[in-house]
Amino acid sequence: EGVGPQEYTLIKIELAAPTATAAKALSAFDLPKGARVFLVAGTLRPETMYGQTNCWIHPDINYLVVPTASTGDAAAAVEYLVCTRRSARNMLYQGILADSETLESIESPARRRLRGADLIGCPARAPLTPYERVYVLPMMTIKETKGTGVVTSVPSDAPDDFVALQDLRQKAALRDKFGVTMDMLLDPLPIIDIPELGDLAAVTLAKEMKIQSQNDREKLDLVKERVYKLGFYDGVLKVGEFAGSRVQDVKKRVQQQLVDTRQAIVYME
Ligand code: A2H
Repeated sequence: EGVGPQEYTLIKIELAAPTATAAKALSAFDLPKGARVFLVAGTLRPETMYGQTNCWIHPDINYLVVPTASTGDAAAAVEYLVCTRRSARNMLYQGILADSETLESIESPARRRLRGADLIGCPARAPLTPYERVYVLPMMTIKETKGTGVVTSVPSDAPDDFVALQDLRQKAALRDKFGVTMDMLLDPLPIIDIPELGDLAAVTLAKEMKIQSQNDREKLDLVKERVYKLGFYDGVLKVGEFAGSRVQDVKKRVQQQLVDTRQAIVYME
């Protein structure tokens, strides 16, 4: 963090059928008919997208809904991205947004926003994961000052994701507060084998270290560092078209493929 520019892959997670609350909130935006709405999740690990189980948002962040740049393909409906204001400003400078957007339109205090809480429980479609539907769920440790404020969840390889999922699984009061039900909490998927840790590295280490909640920052940072390093240097993909390849050899290729198929966007900050 804070050492020069960081490249993120923004994964496009399409809202499938909005809940009644989400539909009502979205209707205020007057989007054109047939508009597709994507939560865009910033990740450093595109090669783990085979293991996505849900999409995290922060319930108290007010997100923007911004149109993307025309692709020149007339048949393609305009696509809208849900992200923080800060990341929308960066996207504007990186040519990711439609020409109709300006610094003024993004900064305007009058600009309508979408509360994260209103999206919780929506089913969505994420690329590469075998789950046909993943759900939008609350994560309290999302920072508004990093990435897009949307995080995709890969609990097999991201300790933060696994622990946040466990919080929801174990705490009925937390689920009830946000209208989350057990069927929205999908199981971690074994996607990368790490010789030292097995194929559910984050799960194994989070359990070994007895991490109790998503606010157990110190332990989480230790485990995160370890899984990240081992995954990158020793990890081998178990699934998908690059099964059998080392993570470090195919990370860029998975990213490129997602970008080429318009399922992801490269973003810097
Ligand atoms: B990573 P760095 Cl499998 N708030 O993606 C909190 N966390 C955020 C965030 C935000 N606003 N924006 C992105 N992130 C998460 C996958 C992943 C990630 C795996 C393993 C490790 C990992 C699936 N979640 O990150 O501070 C996103 O989670 C550990 C480094 O910029 C993103 O990549 O280094 C990562 O943190 C970016 O964190």
